[in-house]
Amino acid sequence: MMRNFFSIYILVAFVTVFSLFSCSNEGADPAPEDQGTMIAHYDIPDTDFQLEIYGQQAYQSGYNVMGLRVVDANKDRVEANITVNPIMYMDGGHSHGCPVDVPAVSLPAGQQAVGVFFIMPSMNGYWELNFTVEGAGVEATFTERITVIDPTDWETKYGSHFLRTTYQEESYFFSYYWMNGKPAADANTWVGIAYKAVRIMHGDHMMMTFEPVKDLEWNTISWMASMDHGAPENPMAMEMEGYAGHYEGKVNFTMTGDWQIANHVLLNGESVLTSEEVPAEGDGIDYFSGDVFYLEF
Ligand SMILES: [Cu+2]
Repeated sequence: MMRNFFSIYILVAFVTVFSLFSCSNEGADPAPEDQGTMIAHYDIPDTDFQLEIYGQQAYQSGYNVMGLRVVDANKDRVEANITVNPIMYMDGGHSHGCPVDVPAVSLPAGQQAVGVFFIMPSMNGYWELNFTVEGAGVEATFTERITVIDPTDWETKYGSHFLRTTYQEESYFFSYYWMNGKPAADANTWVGIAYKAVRIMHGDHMMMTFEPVKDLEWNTISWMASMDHGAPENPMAMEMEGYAGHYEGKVNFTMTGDWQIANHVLLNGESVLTSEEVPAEGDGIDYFSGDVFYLEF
């Protein structure tokens, strides 16, 4: 009896998911020039299809908001479900993955949103992306070797940066992205992301997995170091419902130039980031102990 109920439940769930996908296929996708920046495209083995990856400028260390879609030989989108599994092979022989989730963004219709949080750039080893593509009669698995750059090397320095810290002998990773893709001299919404590495035994070897960090108090102050002033109103970033480890923050940039977002992140009332002191005025805080995301726009 239980088993029957279970099968019916699975069937209903499957039908619901399937019809959701079917519905999303209606209506034309935006023109190619309105799809955003394509950072990579790969031939899907044994098909005429290609997988397109949209993103900021390149694969970069820190959190990457990506839009994925599959197109046929005519560049028309085909309905497919895509998964990404990143692995880094370190020179020493050890390998590790990184957090993958779904970001809270609205991408052009037809793109599947994926958030990939590369915890280091391509140095002392290399990254691979393992893809599976299912749909339109295709079931493909393939692997691509990629280069993950350090975004501080860019000329345009508003890329996603990341902070790494050790707290109570565990590794924590912080990054962020701009809700509008880039910052402006205006009120901006950004999303901070926090994960920690969790080591588990898998057979006789240690494996690293990642868990979103919940219940943080994520305070920020925006600071223009070159002119020694801050910007008004620095509300605490708030945990986003339905997006574990994602925190929505606001920042008011009063001018363009070089800015820092100083982070003071507390877990159970204790600071998780402690390396740097950032002067701050207003908000009743004289000195702010935390780490900073640097940006320039
Ligand atoms: Cu690595």
